[in-house]
Amino acid sequence: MDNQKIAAVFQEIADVLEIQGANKFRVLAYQKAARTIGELARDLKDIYQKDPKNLEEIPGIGKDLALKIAELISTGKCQYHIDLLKNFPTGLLDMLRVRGVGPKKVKLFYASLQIDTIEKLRKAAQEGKLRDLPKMGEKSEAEILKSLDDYDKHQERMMLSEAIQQVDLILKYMKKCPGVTRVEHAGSLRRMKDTVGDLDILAAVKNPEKDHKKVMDYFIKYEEVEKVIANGETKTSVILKSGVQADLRVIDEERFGAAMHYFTGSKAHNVSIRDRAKKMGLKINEYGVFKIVEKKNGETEEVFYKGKTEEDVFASVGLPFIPPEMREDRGEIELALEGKLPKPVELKDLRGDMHVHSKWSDGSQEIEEVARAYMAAGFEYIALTDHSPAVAVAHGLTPERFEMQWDEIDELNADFAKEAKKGAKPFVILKGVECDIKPDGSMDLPDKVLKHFDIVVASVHSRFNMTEKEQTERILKAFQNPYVKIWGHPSGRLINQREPYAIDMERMIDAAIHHGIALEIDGQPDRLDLFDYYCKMAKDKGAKFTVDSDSHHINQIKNLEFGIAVAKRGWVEKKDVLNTLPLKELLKFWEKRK
Ligand code: DGT
Ligand code: CA
Ligand code: CA
Ligand code: ZN
Repeated sequence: MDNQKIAAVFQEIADVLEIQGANKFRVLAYQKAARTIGELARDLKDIYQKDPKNLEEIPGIGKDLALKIAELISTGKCQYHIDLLKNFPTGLLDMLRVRGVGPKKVKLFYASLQIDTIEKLRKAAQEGKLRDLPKMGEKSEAEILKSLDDYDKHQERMMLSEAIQQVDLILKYMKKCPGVTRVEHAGSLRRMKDTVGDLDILAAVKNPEKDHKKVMDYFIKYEEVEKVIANGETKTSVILKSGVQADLRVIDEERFGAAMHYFTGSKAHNVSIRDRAKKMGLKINEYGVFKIVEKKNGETEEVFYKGKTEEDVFASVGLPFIPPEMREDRGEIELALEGKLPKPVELKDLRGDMHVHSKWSDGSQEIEEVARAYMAAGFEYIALTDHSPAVAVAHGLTPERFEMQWDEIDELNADFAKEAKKGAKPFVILKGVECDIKPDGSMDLPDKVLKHFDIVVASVHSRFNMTEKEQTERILKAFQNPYVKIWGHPSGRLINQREPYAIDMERMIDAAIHHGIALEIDGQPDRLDLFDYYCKMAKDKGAKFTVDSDSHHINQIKNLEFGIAVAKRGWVEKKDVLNTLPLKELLKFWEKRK
């Protein structure tokens, strides 16, 4: 039982209670506990093992919740949770996964129309039965239908962050398997695609004939395995308790590179490499690179040539190593042949983060704690960008509150300067705002306020359903504002929940370049926005980017890794990313704006 699982149990309890119409403070207590635990930096198990009493010292965890945590850690389940679910239709919980359907609506649909599955919800919406319910209407009904479509489309693919979390645990487990000399993940996850279909894992052994069965048997004993769907000589496929499929392949050590290349894909990239090999009299597959040799009798024979490392595979067709993120057959092979493959930006190139929230709006910590976490992680600056007033759900700040925040930032910067004099690494907090772009394209704060910020990230948080023309004009208008410096999460998508809004993205990219506005690559796992396809288009046109975490908690500084993955997939280089620059040079970029 790790923190995430315990948080999920509490969240489920909160959801059930809320649907049942329980006391709202009880619901809140579980919701709060779920959030606190989900964001906790320490392992509950460690706290518990030291002294179960210490659980009660976690903010928001009282005696009762501490007992439930202890029960979950020691027995793997919580009786209260089990009892709650006993007579509860679990389809109601699935319905919560449809965007725009919260506990209140679930309760309403269930009470009035006995809807207790996603399928029944869809049928009712299609038959126009939802519109007449209290607080509904034709528009809300249509929105639910649209959400259901999006839900279907994304059902089977997991977010990159979930895939990494799960694969790390599998790799850790498989590394302990006797006889295995190396384990790696391949597939779309190694290419760091924004969503991942299934997990592909490769294990190297000295002697596959002898060892493969042992390794497969070990794999299916992994505690997260729910069901084995194929158990063969070279490949075993399982479904994990999370519903995710994982494929394990056992590979001869001497051919591991060939297998890594093959199973990393993409398929399109592999096909191009294979075609090139063919023209050179070679054959490439998951077992290696082979020379096609003509025998005296006219027949041909395949002779193993190379395959221990991926470099061997690339070198056999005259190519340098191509980073996995770039293997999509988007021209990488041709450029690599000419020696012109761009060198994508790396995490270590980043000096700052231009999109960071604190407790002042919807973040979890005080500014100082946030800043010190970035400092400890080796960064030189951040832009603190709490929300503007329109985003009420995120506790957007009024101009008066921003002024108070600036005082606090000034004081902290003065402290940091003093510490720097004593030898600490310099660190600066920039005064920023994530300013909402209103439906009419105006900014949520007046110019006389905006002009005081070092950084204005402009982003859309409402009216996603405009026509392409309206949305394009709305944001073009925002670009006219002289204080806007970064376009935040430009496509507006939420992975598995909301499609990008309709917009003429090519025109927007041109406009951003024209106005000297940077495009954000937002690394929040459910955003990854701007995404790879448009990053590459924008990069080719000469746009500038910022790679940001959009962090709401210091645990989310790691979102920058995901942002960097997207940048790599868009072939974005260090020179294209503004927050790889020292602070002074960074701010120069926008001096050209008014
Ligand atoms: P996913 O799982 O849908 O997110 O995407 P991938 O890319 O991980 O695809 P998957 O799991 O079906 O296969 C893993 C890799 O194996 C894939 O990227 C390329 C390679 N592969 C699979 N099938 C073929 C094939 O028929 N031909 C070639 N050349 N490669 C293949
Ligand atoms: Ca895969
Ligand atoms: Ca697979
Ligand atoms: Zn935002």
